[in-house]
Amino acid sequence: MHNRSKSHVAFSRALRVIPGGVNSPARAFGGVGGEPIFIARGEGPYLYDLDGNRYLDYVGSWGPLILGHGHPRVIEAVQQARASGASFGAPTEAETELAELIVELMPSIEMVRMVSSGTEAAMSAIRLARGFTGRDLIVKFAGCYHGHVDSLLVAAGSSATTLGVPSSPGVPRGCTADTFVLNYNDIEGLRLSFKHKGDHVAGVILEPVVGNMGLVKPSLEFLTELRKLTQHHGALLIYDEVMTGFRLALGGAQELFQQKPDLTVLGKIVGGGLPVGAYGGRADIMRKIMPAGPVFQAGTLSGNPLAMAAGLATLRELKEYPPYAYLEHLGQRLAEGIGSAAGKAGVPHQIARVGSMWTLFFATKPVVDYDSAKKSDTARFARFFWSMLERGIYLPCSQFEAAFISMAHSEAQIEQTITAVSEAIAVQAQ
Ligand code: HOZ
Repeated sequence: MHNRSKSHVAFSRALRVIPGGVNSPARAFGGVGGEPIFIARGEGPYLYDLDGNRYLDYVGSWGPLILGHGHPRVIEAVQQARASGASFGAPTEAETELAELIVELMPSIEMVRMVSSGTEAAMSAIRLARGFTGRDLIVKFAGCYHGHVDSLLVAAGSSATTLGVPSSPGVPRGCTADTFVLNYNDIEGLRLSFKHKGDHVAGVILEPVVGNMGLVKPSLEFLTELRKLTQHHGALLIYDEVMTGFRLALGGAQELFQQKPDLTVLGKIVGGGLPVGAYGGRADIMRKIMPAGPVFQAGTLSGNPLAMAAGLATLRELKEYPPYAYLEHLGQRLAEGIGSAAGKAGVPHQIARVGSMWTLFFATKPVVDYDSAKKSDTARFARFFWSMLERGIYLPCSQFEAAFISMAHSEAQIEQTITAVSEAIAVQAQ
């Protein structure tokens, strides 16, 4: 059993001054019980806690660290930028350089605006969709999570599911009155809703591959129908690629599934581990944003030089040395190994994976939407999580989050993970 006494002391101290002892509920271990571990440092594929325990990390800061912890190119870029100053609240060339790179890598994006988080990007994209179309109604899908934007905090995944809070006190009914929730992958439901309400829809927002109810894959037919219906009814299609952007392919899920949304919401990798979000898309829509147009959106730290440097270094590395074939290879082997371990142990499971994102659901039927995800055995997941942690593997602390493989993971570490899963699952089966 690992000694985590220093983490315990740090958590007790944090509880006195930080609500729940954490700055985001997703990291509180609420879905698995027990106390979070406090991190001292990260290095390559590893995390080290305050007590000196080492863990092979499959969270990667919830997605941004595709290059692993402390990648030398990213560190050097941030140090260089720091030498010139941390923030100016005035334009810098790095902002344009990052914007140019995003526009180059994601063909649906013609112009892009930087913000400081995925939440902020989603919130701004929704406002822009409404401002552009002159309509109010937004469609979202149950179990998709787009940050803690008031109007999108309905049937939300991620920690809003983990903690059993599908929406939240403090969100006035009026804020969600114009949010219409549909089921993911439900083509008939989509058609029916668009038949009745399509001409009132400002935008449809979705995770094109969902990470926030665990990993859920879209059907190509679902994505294609969504594009067709939104186009037909003059509604904007908004892809939330905060997790999938630059991860599933350089051009994100939209490249992988050959789709072209009107707007894309970005976060995580685009900031290389520093707080950055971005939203971009068709130039005619983006030109509605102030000061080019009338839709207001602003931020003192938007385009912050340190964050731009980290984002640029990360995207340049990904462009020059695309890791996607390697990540696919590791992902495939991991999923195969886990599937066979769980199969041998006779544990009901579904292994879901796209590229380097994956989830082991303890569910009897395939997980295709929020309802099927919620049928997972979360008590079994909690036991599995702790067994894995004891074996030095750090997984997302919830059944309803995706795990991430990074470039820093090796084949040997994937095999080590499969062995750990076999042992942890064997305990589960007893
Ligand atoms: N957005 C992350 C994935 N669901 C969770 C991270 C957080 O809320 O702290």
